[in-house]
Amino acid sequence: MGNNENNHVKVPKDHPRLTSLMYRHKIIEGMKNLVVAEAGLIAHGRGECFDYILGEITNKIAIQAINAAVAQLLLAQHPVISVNGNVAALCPEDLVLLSKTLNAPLEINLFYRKKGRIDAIKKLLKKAGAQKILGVDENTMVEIEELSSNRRMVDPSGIKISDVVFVPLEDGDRTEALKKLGKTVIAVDLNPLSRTAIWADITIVDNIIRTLPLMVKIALQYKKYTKEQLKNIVNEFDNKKNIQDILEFIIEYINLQKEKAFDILYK
Ligand code: PTJ
Repeated sequence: MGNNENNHVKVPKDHPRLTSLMYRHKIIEGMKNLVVAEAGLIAHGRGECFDYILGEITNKIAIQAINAAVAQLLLAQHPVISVNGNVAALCPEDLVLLSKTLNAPLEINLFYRKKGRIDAIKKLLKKAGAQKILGVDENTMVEIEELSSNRRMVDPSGIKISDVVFVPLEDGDRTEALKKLGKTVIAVDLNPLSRTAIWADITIVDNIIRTLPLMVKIALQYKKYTKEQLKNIVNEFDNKKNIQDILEFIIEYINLQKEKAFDILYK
C-alpha cells in the first residue's frame, strides 16, 4: 500500500498498529474489488488474533519450518503455490517473486467461487508481474474426488499433477484430501490447532506477510545447495515437534503478557 489513507480514514504514521491497519485496509480494498471473499475479512481477524498471541514476530520455530518448506519445494518435481483471495490481496508481489525463485507456478484455488473473483485475482497477480497463472480456465479444470468443496476443481497441469503443494491460509479439509492423494502439503497458518496445521507435512505458524519475503530470501540461498543438503534439511524437520514447540511458545508468551498486565493493573 503506497499511502496510509484509506476508506477516508487517515491512519497517523506514528500509530502503534500502523502495519496491522495497513494490511486490514488491503483486505478491505480486496473485498471491494472481488479479490477477497466476504468471509476473508473474518479469516483475517482470526489470523490477527493468533498473531497477537505469538507476539507478531516470526519466531525461531517458524524459521525452522520455513527452511524445511523451502528445501522441500526445491526438491519437488512439480511444486505448486495455491493462491486464494486473502493471500493475493495481502502480498501479490511476494507471491510472484516466490513463484519465480522456486520455479513453482501460481494456481488460483478458491473456496468461495463468486463470479468475477478469478478474473480479479488474475488481474492483480498480472499487475504484480505474474506471467503464467494456473486455475483460471474453467473449461479445462478437473475434479479431485476426495474433496467436496469448491477447492476440488484444480488445474490439470498444476495441483492435479503436483507432488508438493504450498497452501497458505487454508480452510477445512483440503490438506487431508491432498495427502490422501499422496501429495506433500506445506501450510502457512497462524492457528497451530487448525485442521490444516495438524494435517500438513510442514506447518509454518507465522503471518504470511512475514513468511513470503523470508521464503524468497532462503530460496535464493538454498538454490546453491546440493540435493543431499536439501534432503538433510527436510529430514531433520519434525512437524509434530514443530506444533508442540509453537504451542509451548504461545503458553509462555501469554504467561509473560499476563505478568506485564498484572504489573500495570496492581501497581
Ligand atoms: O479466497 P477464498 O474463497 O479461497 O477463501 C479464503 C478464506 C481465507 C476466506 C477461506 O480459506 C477461509 O474461510 O479460511 P478459514 O477457515 O478462515 O481459515 C483461514 C486460516 O488462515 C485461519 O486459521 C487463520 O488463522 C489463518 N490466517 C488468517 N490470516 C492469516 C492466517 N495465517 C497466516 N497469515 C495470515 N495473514
